[in-house]
Amino acid sequence: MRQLKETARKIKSMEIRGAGRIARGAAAELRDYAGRIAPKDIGEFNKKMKYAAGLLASTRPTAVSLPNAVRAVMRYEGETVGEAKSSIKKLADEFINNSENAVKRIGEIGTRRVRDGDTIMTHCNSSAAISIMAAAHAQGKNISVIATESRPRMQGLITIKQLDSLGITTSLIVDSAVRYFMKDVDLVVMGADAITANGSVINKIGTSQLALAAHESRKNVIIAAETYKFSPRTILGELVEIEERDSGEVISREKLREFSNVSVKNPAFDVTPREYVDLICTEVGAIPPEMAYVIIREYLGWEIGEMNSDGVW
Ligand code: RUB
Repeated sequence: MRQLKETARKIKSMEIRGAGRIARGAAAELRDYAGRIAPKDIGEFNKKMKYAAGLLASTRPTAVSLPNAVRAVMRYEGETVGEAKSSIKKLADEFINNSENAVKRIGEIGTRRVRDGDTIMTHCNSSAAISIMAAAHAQGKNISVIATESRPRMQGLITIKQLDSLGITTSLIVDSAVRYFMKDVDLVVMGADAITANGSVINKIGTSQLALAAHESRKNVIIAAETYKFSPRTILGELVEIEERDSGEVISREKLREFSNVSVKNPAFDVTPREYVDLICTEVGAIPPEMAYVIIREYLGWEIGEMNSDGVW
């Protein structure tokens, strides 16, 4: 239980972050938790697993990859504890393996849209987006990247570190310089935390203004996203919840106390309408955002379900 709570804390505090990593981290924890517990019978095992699933799924509300990963593992079967444990292990390993392969495949598909000499702008830190840049660089295309800081958590610093280690020339800019530099950009490549049935993209706060600036300058916007980032529940009319994070990420509590009439708003994500997205690059192909529904139907059909207040599907 301690390890389970520790993983939940790490996801919540963003020690484990990024939609893909969160998903793989939750799947791995469910597998390991199942392996650690010693319940008296299958009934108790199922109860404990449901609790663990609910706890992990509730850590961050926006990245749809998280409930999709939890559901993928919680489809386990078994009449006995032993059978259930091995079914969970198989499903979790399968999810993690598929997820890692998907990121790689997105790179291979996405690189076809990158030309030699392109300057790519990116936002936040997305493994799927970086996979495209890494693949283009590995093919010998001479690309350079403009990366935003991505305040308040500065995930841009992770991006420049990763790109630098690959040998890709990168400029770091403040978020508000996005439109200023758009004239130098050939292509925008970003990741996603969730994609709705109508093709809207939910990603790190600031994504939509970057996409808007790109649209204004007629620059293509590619969203790199594995199929498990698509949100089945949006078909049922549900909206994706935007995570509001602690004000302390923006200004210290001490500083904030100096003011009487000031509050802080700190949404972690925003919604980019599909009009500003040219292509969504998934592991099963590059699709126009209008086709998001097809991905949900073909690849995630079994995922539609409701979670009750106990965190049980
Ligand atoms: C991360 C973020 C990333 C997506 C995609 O936000 O917005 O662009 O999660 O990342 P946070 P990936 O840092 O708040 O988790 O492609 O790695 O799944």
